[in-house]
Amino acid sequence: MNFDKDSSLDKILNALFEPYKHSVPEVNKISDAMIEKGMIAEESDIINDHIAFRTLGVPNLGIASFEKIFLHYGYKRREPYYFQEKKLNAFWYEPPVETYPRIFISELRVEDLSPKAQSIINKYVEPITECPVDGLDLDNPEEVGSFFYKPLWDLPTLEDYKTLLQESEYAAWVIYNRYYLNHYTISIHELPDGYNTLEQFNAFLESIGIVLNSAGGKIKTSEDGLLRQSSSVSKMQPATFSDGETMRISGSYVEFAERSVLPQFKSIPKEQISREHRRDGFESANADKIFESTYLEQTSMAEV
Ligand code: OOG
Ligand code: NI
Repeated sequence: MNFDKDSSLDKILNALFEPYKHSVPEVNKISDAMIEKGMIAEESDIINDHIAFRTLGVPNLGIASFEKIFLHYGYKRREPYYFQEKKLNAFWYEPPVETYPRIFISELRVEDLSPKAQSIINKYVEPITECPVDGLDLDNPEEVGSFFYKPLWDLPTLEDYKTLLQESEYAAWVIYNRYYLNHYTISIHELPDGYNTLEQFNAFLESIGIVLNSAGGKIKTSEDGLLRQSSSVSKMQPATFSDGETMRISGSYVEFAERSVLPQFKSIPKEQISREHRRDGFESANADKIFESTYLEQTSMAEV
């Protein structure tokens, strides 16, 4: 190998995290309060369960394009998910080493949208005639790191944004925010007693003024009961459109995940428990509700 995959992956993850931290005020607010409560000594003690991205399912973009970045770094594609109502596909990706976060990548099934919404999206992505990831030197972490925040298509007009918003809030989010990091996820089961259940951690979050996504209940629980998730709702932030118009739109958010020990490992002493002993992967029904962290019905809850 002619480069150090691990340190390059660290650089890429840092490049993703820095702008996200600056635009999502909840990130520092939560880590500062966790330090104050003695849950962690510093932000880097937080175990990141997974990160998530959104894409447009059109030729040269979508999951098939975006995943190449992380496959290059040794991530493995795992189970698919399908969200009929929201018109989305997704996969999760297992990291090369368990100290790295899992990745969740979804894409909009653009062909399932109305002709009008499709023609708006196609207008923006039409100039993209090659997979933009193919043009990257994937071994160069600086180049990859800046790719996520680089415009791949023109900013939308406010009118196009609003038309998309009416039909698919996901479509509107991606057409404006592109490959911005959608969320990172704090591993709750890794925290000290008193904070390591989602009930306790959610109570802490609400005590510091974090508004939680309530779609389907604040705690989303997998069918086997072993993966429980909650998330903040994204803040509405001022956005300037290509025609100079401005409007407040939803940005990114923070997620919280509690993964329980699998039944066959229940007898292992607590200090010997590691990631392989806990519930892995994702859960469609949980994810379906977590997507709504950027949807107006939820984001309007933080607007009081
Ligand atoms: C992803 C929502 C799903 C999870 O952990 O199930 C998800 C998104 O909002 O793009 O993050
Ligand atoms: Ni997530």
